[in-house]
Amino acid sequence: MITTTTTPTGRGTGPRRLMTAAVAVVVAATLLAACGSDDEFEITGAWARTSPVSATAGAVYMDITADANDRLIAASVPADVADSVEIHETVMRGDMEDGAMNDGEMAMDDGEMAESGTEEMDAPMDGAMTMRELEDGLVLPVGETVNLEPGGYHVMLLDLPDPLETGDTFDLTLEFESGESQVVSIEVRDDAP
Ligand SMILES: [Cu+2]
Repeated sequence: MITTTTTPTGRGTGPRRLMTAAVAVVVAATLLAACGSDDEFEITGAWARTSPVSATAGAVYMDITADANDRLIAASVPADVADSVEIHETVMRGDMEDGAMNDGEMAMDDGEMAESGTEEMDAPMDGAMTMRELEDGLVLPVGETVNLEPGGYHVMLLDLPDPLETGDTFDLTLEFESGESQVVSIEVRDDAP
């Protein structure tokens, strides 16, 4: 895309030139933003589960439909909501790769943890639900609705300074492989909307 900027005439005063330059910068920035990836994401049913009193982690769920092949690679929330955020999947214990269970803290179902508040599962039995980080992100095939839901994919909130309380809302910023990002308003609820 070609952008042209007009040069102020010699009659312009100093402040006026500055103003013209400022306008040009704003216009250029707007064009740059518009020229980025055209990916759009339809995100519905976003919610986070209410924390039990002792929970130090939480999970966020939603449905995402991308209009181009993409990948959810990262997410973030304000520091007063959680220290860090990961993209997780819940799997059966038997599906885990060798060595993937070293992190005992991850050895639990997100929903179960959120409900019970327990972080104890040192020796999970085969068949137990557990979860792990999606190192390569969550694949979003074009036009396909990907469900993040209890017992499946979820956005994991780690090291909560305070429990998530019913009715709370916060902004979750999703980052995609395409370079796009999208802010989603999350409501804390007892159950899916
Ligand atoms: Cu998780």
